[in-house]
Amino acid sequence: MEPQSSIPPHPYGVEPAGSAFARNLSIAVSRRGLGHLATVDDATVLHVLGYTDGAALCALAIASGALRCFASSEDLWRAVALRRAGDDGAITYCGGSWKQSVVGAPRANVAKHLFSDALYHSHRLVHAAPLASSGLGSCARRRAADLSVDAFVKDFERAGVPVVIEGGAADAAARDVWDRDVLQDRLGARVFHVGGYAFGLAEFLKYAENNADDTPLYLFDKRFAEAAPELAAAYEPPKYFDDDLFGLLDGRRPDWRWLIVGGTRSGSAWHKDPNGTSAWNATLRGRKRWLFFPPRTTPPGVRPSADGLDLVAPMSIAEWTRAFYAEAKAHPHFVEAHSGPGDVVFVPRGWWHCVVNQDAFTVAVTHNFCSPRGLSTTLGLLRRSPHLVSGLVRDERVDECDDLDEVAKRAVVGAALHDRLVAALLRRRPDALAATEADLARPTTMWGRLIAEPGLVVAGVAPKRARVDDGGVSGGFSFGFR
Ligand SMILES: O=C(O)CCC(=O)C(=O)O
Repeated sequence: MEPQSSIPPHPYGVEPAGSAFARNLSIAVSRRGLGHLATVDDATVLHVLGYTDGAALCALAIASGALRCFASSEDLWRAVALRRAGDDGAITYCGGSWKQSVVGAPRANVAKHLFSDALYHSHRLVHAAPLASSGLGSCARRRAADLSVDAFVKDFERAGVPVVIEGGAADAAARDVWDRDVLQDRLGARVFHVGGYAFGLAEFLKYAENNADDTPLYLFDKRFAEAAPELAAAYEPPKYFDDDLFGLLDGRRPDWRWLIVGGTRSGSAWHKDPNGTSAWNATLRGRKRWLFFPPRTTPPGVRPSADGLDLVAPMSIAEWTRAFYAEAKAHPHFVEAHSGPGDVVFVPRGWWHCVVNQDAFTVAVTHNFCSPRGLSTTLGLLRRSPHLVSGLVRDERVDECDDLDEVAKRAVVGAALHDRLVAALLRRRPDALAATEADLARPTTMWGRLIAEPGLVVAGVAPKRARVDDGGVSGGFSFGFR
């Protein structure tokens, strides 16, 4: 746990419950100003206030010191601001606070002391010491100048091992188009997708570098090339990743590229990438911290659903870090990395990963891809579990079909993707398809291989795994903020 002294005082004078015990003060007395709400616990008070609007919160905030602390919670005001914005309304953010952004006035002075873990928790997470950004050695690192495509394929892609390719996106990172001020000047008025909301870029940059959210909003936009074609034109996929078979689908492919912009503490919670794809992620500005677990090792504190449809990450990245980072670090399969401007991180299919941005201005682009090495995983997934496909726009005829439940609708979409992919491969890459079909036809268990190839035993040759690169992908996950 971080030392208490590293955390600045809470802006409304809230203290953790433990301080009341240490100073022999009464939590109940500090809550008297809640009136009848004092009869329920703090989490319930916050839950109830979540049903109110901005006007009600303002009225409560002047009723008593204790109510002021609750009614000033940034989480409540963030919800008010986002509700107001609606689907396409512009979001404005100022003063480093959602409350100030809505109410328009700077924060009034401290109320009186209130002892509340529920309110102090988020403050503690915002000010917790960030994970250290250097001295991490467990992920492979290679300089792009020293790593040939063949060596990458052999040592990392086929082996299913993450790697940081230093300078793999040096050309793209050298362009000034990614600079904060250039983005603000040239694209500040353009609108991007941020956690399901439309955000003007200038406003978002202001928010990203100065907010008090424990889970900051993250610009994660798959349609950025429409909003800013100049950004899509400002980079090329690094040479290691230019054979992407989903590219044969001529635009009707699952979601595949994203612009990612965020401030300190923002990031991507634990997940696996969808559709059996691998990914590359080029950091262009700022630094990122990467945490990985291999496909068959579920990170501590994460509970995927048995059907593979949902990933249950019940806590924010900051909470996970606080509760589980030490446990993860002690695990022999845990891999850590950091990336800076110009570095490219390769995320092999099926690997769990979690990413935390370390600077107030962090920019990256990422692509998910299916190379010939990953084709058997993706085709196998589409055949075995077509309902796990994600990131495709659904035909409205499927959507409107009342006879199909959600899983069946997803399966229809997955099966159609399979058929389109196979048809495209037959036309344009029959070599890749034939190799993959042969691979998929091979037995995957040692027993199966012994039956199929009895000569292995006679010759005294130890059977190898039939497919070294299946990445253990038992399912794809989709996640809501894209
Ligand atoms: O936040 C990031 O940069 C990581 C993105 C990521 O993990 C993904 O796109 O799968």
